[in-house]
Amino acid sequence: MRRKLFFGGLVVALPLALAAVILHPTRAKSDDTKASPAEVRVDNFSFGPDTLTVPANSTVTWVNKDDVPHVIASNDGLFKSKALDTDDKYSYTFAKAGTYSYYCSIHPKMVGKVVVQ
Ligand SMILES: [Cu+2]
Repeated sequence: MRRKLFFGGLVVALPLALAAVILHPTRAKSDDTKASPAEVRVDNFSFGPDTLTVPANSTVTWVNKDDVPHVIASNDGLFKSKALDTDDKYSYTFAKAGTYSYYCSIHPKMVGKVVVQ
């Protein structure tokens, strides 16, 4: 009787475990296709990630995590933030595909790129 219950439980549990394993990657994949907010952290005098790839019409938000001000300035003058203090944010929406290089106008050695696909 006990043994029967054990195997009965196994018969129910095994397909459920298999289903969880099989279904999980599918769910993860569909999550990836959702537009996620694109964020660049400005930290320790660098941009993270230094190259960010986003689909067209994405809004990219820079957040300053340093305790010194930074300015987000595009190389070709397309966009420029005000001086961002700690935890200040700046957003820009990239309508067209292309590679957009930017730097910090206070610390020009800080450089980054947004690749719009
Ligand atoms: Cu800076």
